[in-house]
Amino acid sequence: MVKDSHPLTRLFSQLRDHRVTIILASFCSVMNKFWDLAPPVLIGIAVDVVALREESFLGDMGWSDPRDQFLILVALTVVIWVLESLFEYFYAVLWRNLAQTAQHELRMSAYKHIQDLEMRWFSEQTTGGLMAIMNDDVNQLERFLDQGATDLLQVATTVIVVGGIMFYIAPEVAILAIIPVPIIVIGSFMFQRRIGERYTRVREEVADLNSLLNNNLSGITTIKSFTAEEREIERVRAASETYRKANQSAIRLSASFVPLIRMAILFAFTANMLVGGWMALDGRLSIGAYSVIVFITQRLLWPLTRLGQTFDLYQRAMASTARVLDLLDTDIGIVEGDVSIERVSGDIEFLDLGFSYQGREPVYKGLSLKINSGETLGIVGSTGAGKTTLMSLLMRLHDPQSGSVKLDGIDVRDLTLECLRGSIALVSQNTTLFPGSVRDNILYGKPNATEEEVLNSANIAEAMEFIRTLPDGWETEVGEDGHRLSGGQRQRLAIARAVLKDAPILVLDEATSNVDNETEAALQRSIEKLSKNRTTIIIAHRLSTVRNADRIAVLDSGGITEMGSHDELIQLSGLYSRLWAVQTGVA
Ligand code: M5T
Ligand code: MG
Repeated sequence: MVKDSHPLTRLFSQLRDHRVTIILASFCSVMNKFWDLAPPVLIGIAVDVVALREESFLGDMGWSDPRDQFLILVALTVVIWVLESLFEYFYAVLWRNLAQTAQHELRMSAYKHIQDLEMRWFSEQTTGGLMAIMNDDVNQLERFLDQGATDLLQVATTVIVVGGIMFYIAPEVAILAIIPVPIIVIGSFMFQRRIGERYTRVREEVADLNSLLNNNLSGITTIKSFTAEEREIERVRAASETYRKANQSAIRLSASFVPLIRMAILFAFTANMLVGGWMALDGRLSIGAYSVIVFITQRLLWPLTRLGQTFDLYQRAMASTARVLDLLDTDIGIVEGDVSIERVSGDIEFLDLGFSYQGREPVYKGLSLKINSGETLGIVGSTGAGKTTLMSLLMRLHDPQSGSVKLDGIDVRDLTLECLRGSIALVSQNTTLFPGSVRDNILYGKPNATEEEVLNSANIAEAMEFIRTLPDGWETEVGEDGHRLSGGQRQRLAIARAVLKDAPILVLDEATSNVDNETEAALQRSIEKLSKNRTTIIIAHRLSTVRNADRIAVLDSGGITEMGSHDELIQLSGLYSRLWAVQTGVA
């Protein structure tokens, strides 16, 4: 679907599987309105019976006794009310269910699509903004389908049916009553266009506010530690105030709408009363017909005053639709290949890499590095040198601008993401634990693991001891992002999770930075055992962590500057040996 076609068209094409429901629901909405407009006609006929008796309209149809005529009217009334109620029930059920289904489907496809988008895209978004799309915008659409669509259809039905009846009874009067309608409709549209801009601002402000709240709640420790509560209250106040102002400016405009419409309808109503009344006095219009006209003009008023709200709903729904569908249309930058390796042996090669984050200096200037299958490689380098980024390129969280990354000799761009990412177990520098128990979090690495496997990986990660001391042991809730655990405990759960994944490549990015020396030494021994038959990459600032690696690579100024075993690098008297001296206090 092209982005610049009308959101309504795009919405329909999104809902194409529900075509039949939409048609049925529309039919029921129209029929409900149609029968809803019948009572004024019944009133007219009743007046006609009382005034003209045998000569009445029904009398002309063959029922000469006025008492019979009323019986017929009662029968008609019952039928009409039953029909109206039935159609009301059906349109409500159909539209509302459609609204729920559409909401669910859109939210799911938005979420699925977001999950597939690459990291580069995420770095340009705010969580608050994305939440606003998946909640507010999707809900807005639900509200429109729930009520707005029926309203629009019923306004159109009202104008057509009322207009038709009037033209049938008294064309002169009908013209007067209908003249304001197009003016009102066009006016409403223009009005809503202007208010649409204000609503866009409202929405942007609420996204900003959400972002801020979200960030503050997750960063509450930082706020407290800097005793920044007052400052943060001010920031939230400012954002909330801007939001309120944006809303107020929208309210000012939208509140004037209904009174204006009412004035326009006043014209139609008084004209009808007057011109119709004169015609009735002159005997050119029957009393029955005059009653119909007066009552039915009333029927025009109500839906037209609602037109403002309806356009409002429509406008917001279209803005939301555009945002949701734009999101769905965002191209996924990382396109996966279709090669899948049967058994990954774990040979990794970075070849002449060039990569920079958007708008930033290049991280690498032609970096090349080969890691052999089964080898344990340590990577060290100053902070910001690009160690973590190298792992992101390996996992294709980003793609390099030049050069290539190969796994078992195959360019990672040719592999399926399942194969590539499935063969790497990563303990990242910023581990996320999910709300749930300790056990759930470890199981995240392999949901169908046996109890024995879980215990084994917790053992390797040196996590058994502290899990045992937790109040509910394995069932202890870790809280959002594991905030009820210590930094080192979180890290060990993350290691256990990665160990459980049992992938041919293990990447530990500052994975033991938060544990004490003794625990780290224990961890090292178990990781050493674990790394026997897999490629292991250990990134660390603490050099003792990588000391026993087969080879250590020093990453500096966009390339690998030193490479070798610990002893060889010490011999080299380069950056590594200087760092070692600093860290061991020899210098
Ligand atoms: C390498 C920059 C960062 C640094 C360089 C994640 C990220 C990083 N950078 C961006 O411009 N945008 C981003 O989204 O890239 O960063 P790194 O690879 O994370 O460095 P490191 O892992 O070697 O550092 P550290 O501190 O973890 O030891 O210039 O600003
Ligand atoms: Mg890093």
